[in-house]
Amino acid sequence: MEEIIRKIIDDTKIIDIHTHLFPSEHTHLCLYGIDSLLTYHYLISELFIVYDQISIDDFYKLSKKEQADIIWTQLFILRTPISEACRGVITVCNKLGLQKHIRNRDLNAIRLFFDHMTSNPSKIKTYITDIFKMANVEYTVMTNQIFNHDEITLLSKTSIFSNLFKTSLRIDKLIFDFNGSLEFISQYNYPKTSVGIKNYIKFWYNKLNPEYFMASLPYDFFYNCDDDSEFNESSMNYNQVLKHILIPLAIELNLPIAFKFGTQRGLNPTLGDAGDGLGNASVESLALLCRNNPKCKFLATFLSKVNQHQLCVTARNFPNLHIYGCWWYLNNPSLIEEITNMRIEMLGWGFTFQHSDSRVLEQLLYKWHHSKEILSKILTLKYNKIIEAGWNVDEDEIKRDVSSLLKDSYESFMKKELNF
Ligand code: FIX
Ligand code: ZN
Repeated sequence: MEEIIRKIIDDTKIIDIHTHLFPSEHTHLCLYGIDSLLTYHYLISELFIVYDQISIDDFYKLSKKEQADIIWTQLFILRTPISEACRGVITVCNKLGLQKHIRNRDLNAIRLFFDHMTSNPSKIKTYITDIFKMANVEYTVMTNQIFNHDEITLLSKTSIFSNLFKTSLRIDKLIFDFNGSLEFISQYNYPKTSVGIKNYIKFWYNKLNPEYFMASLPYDFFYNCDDDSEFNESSMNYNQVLKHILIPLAIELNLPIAFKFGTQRGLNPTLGDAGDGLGNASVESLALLCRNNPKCKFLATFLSKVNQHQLCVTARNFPNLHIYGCWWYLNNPSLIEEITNMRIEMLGWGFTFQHSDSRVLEQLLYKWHHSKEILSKILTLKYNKIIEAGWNVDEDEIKRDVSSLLKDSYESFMKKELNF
């Protein structure tokens, strides 16, 4: 049974519904190669648990290659790379046929391999396609920050994205810094009003054909649906922005809102991206959002393990809610296993198993490989149990079920009509 299931999982196409990957047209935002893999922010924070030779500030002043050298020495040579993020680098090298260099601990030979694969723009494009094929990812959803000058300059220049990269409208700034968002759009000649904001967002909606709006919310985010307080357009709080701008726009454009709950940004600000934490968030807020806005679709994931049971119960209650993945600090085998077991037991096939959150192209290889190992173990047990209970299953039924978790459940939710 395990072998059959593993093969079906490996052969099933995946949709990766949240990543920070970009096509090569996005130049410096399109990350690949061993130095980007080694300097992933997960590994930078792991480095500073054990390393005290230089300060964090001085580390960030080094070139990427110098940073990668330190991480390689500290986390791969002086210690066995046992953590999930370290093991990921090894899985990537293994999948790309670099076992010999790994055995020899030869970082320079590994570098030469990646340099060779990506030595000119046409090779980069082929390499990207090949990595997607190896990971069996049909497409990823990018995170497109429409309130970021650098990103929108690149977005403006790109007219067609390859089929591998779908778009999303990232709007954290709109929610948490409405005044700053007005300033931002005024630089593109939109008036500093809520109508101006709506028109600005509609411009990007029409240009990018996005999958959804998205934002990460801090653990202390509370949705207050009774907030009828007077507001001034230059100082709207996040509840007012949701009520008067985002949710009406999402309903008008029929665009789901994907929220990721539970960050604690800048827990250690000196670590930059590597210094974020998490907190228990308010699942009640998500339930209220779903209940008060039945015509608006929500995709949701929570960062804290503690929130997961309540999240499952909430997902059973609202047809306009779809939950997905084990995000960031939950993307570790022991936690994925526990959470996915619980979700299958409480939601059947009605959720999306994972998203990779990859920032570096080749992370698609390890994040999906590691998650699929766990899924295969879980499903083997679950199918054996249902067979024991008296139900028979054939391979086509297993293929259908696996495809729900990796792709179809998301696509059905996106197409679903909310008529009742
Ligand atoms: O907000 C997000 O999209 C997060 O995924 C990131 O901010 C975070 O840094 C990350 O990469 C987690 O995997
Ligand atoms: Zn992310």
